[in-house]
Amino acid sequence: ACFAGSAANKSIPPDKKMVPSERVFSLCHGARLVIKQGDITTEDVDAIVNAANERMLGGGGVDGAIHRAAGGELVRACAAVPEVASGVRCPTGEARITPGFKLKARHVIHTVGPIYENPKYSAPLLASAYRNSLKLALEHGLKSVSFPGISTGVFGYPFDEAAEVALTAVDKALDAAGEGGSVKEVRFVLFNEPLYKTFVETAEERSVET
Ligand code: AR6
Repeated sequence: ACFAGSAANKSIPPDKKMVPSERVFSLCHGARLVIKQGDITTEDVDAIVNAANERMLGGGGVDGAIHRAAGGELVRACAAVPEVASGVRCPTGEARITPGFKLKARHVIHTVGPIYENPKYSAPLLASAYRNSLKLALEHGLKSVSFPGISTGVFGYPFDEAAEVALTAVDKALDAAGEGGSVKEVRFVLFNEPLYKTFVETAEERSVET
């Protein structure tokens, strides 16, 4: 894995109390990692990732916000995704893609993170949700993908463990995709400030200053 990159904007804000709301790091093969505080539903990217549930018919949190912003066509597209078991369109750790409809984002990649139990059981499932989302993005030739903090809301994943798993999984997936991989920008768009800060600190620990 080659997360080793440079923190692209190390500048200290003029007012030290001000927390920069966006940070940029380098990933391998020339890809960029952007960590920002904000609302994922307004992202202008090839795909936003939805932290969905196995039924894939909407819910609360980021799932509800994405469905509201995309309009009713999104739930109809989700309903058309075949069930793999009764009531299950997307098993935990897997991902499915639909158009973005009224969103600025061209696609929505729906994935399902685990309900947190413990690191040993939950981390592989969370890593799989990130890996399979990026796999779909790569298969569709997408360049930019925005993720929320999957499982960090009602699914109860501790922020520090979630950030570690998320950044490691993205790093590995882009490394494996190689130079020819389509994905050139991965964005984490995090709604709440403690989660944003945790992702920035985790990325800083991994990045090599140049
Ligand atoms: N933009 C970015 N992040 C957001 C937004 C937004 N507009 N709104 C909330 N978040 P959650 P989960 C953050 O609970 O834990 C749903 O009902 C939020 O602060 O949405 O994976 C599904 O249908 C948190 O950090 O998803 C499932 O049943 C993160 O998004 C279940 O919740 C994820 O919180 C999935 O639980």
